[in-house]
Amino acid sequence: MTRRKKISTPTIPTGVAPGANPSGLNRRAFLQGGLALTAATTGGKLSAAEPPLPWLHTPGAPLTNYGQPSEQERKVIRWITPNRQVPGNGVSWTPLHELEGIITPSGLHFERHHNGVPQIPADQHRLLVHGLTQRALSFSIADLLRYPLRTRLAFIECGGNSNAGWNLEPLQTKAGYLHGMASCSEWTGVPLSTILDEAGVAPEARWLVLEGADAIAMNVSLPLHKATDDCLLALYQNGERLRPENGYPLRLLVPGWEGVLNVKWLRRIELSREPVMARNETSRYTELQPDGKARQFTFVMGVKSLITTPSPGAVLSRGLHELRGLAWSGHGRIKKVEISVNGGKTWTQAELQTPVLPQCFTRFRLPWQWRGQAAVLKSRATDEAGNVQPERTKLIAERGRAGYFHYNAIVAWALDSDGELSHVYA
Ligand SMILES: Nc1nc2c(c(=O)[nH]1)N[C@H]1C(S)=C(S)[C@@H](COP(=O)(O)O)O[C@H]1N2
Ligand SMILES: [Mo]
Repeated sequence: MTRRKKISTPTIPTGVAPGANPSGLNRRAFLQGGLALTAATTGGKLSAAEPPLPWLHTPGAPLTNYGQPSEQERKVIRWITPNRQVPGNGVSWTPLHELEGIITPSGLHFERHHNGVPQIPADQHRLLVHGLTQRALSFSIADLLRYPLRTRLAFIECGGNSNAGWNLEPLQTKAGYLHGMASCSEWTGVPLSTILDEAGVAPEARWLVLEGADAIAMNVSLPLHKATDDCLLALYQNGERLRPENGYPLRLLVPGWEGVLNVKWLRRIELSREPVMARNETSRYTELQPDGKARQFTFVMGVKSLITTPSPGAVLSRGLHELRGLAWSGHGRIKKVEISVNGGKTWTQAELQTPVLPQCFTRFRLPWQWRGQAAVLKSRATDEAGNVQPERTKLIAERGRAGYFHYNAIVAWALDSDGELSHVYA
């Protein structure tokens, strides 16, 4: 019987890869330095000593009906903003800094509720479609499941995401608790256009009034052109039925548009000539401008990106690292992401991880040789419509100081010579 051999840990190469630019950013660094990794693994000393590792000898745990993350990973959780007034009204944030890839695990999708999570038996739920239609229709979940389904990936982002960026001082917290009112899932459901065709939209209809079955009957208005374009009556999230907190048994997916339009526990769609002027499109999710007027119906979420690894809370060691992050835009696909390690003086294009899909998280990566100098890390995304993520100073110059929603400025992490990161305005 061959004993398992302990192999010495590979040492990450620290030499400067040929072709690296002066900032140490180099898309090919791992390709070139990777040789050192292989050499360390195969050429390193093999140790015959084996520490007592019980799982090598003792049978493991029994089967389970529904898998849970490893005990070691139970710290990867949504962070709930404390709210002492109304427990059901608030936000929990996706820990973007703990995650990889582009899919948010369903149990970590951010939550935004105005009056708690209703527990709805699917067989008692109905969707009513009425108003300016040829006929009023009522659908059960079973009815909806008989229509042709469509699947797509899409992020949902609250219009209030990243709003700490408007603060005078940079908030010191982890990346996900600043920018994690955004999550990305695979959604499956019935195209809203299918159901609108069934009802027959009257020619004078311009808007849909959407209403949820939560105890606040949250409602909001959606322009008809978006409803017939790419909206989905979502029943499944990441392959399984929706989670209660994300709208079980039925929610609307409005790709790329602000979170509030993605009405959860959807129970009523009324076709109308005018928007309903609900709370969430008048006193909320509108933006006061310097002249005292408010921007209203600012639906599309702007192009945004941030470096998630490393980010505040992490301590960086010297040597070669892969800078990793997320970019997304409500306007379509991400076209490019650039990274700066000197606060924006020079930029290097990062690699975009495929697939790069419209209105979807896009993962970017770029190797970086850190030699221990103080640095300011930034990422800047550009989308296929040509929108470029703005510097914070530019965003504030354009929008004034009374803004609260739709903050999408470039995010800066300062790295000190001890390898500690903090959130800065730079
Ligand atoms: N019925 C209902 N739908 C709702 C809400 C709500 O409170 N009630 N919150 C909205 C807001 S403001 C956002 S940002 C998204 C959040 O969706 P999530 O909780 O699945 O992340 O749901 C929207 N849909
Ligand atoms: Mo929201």
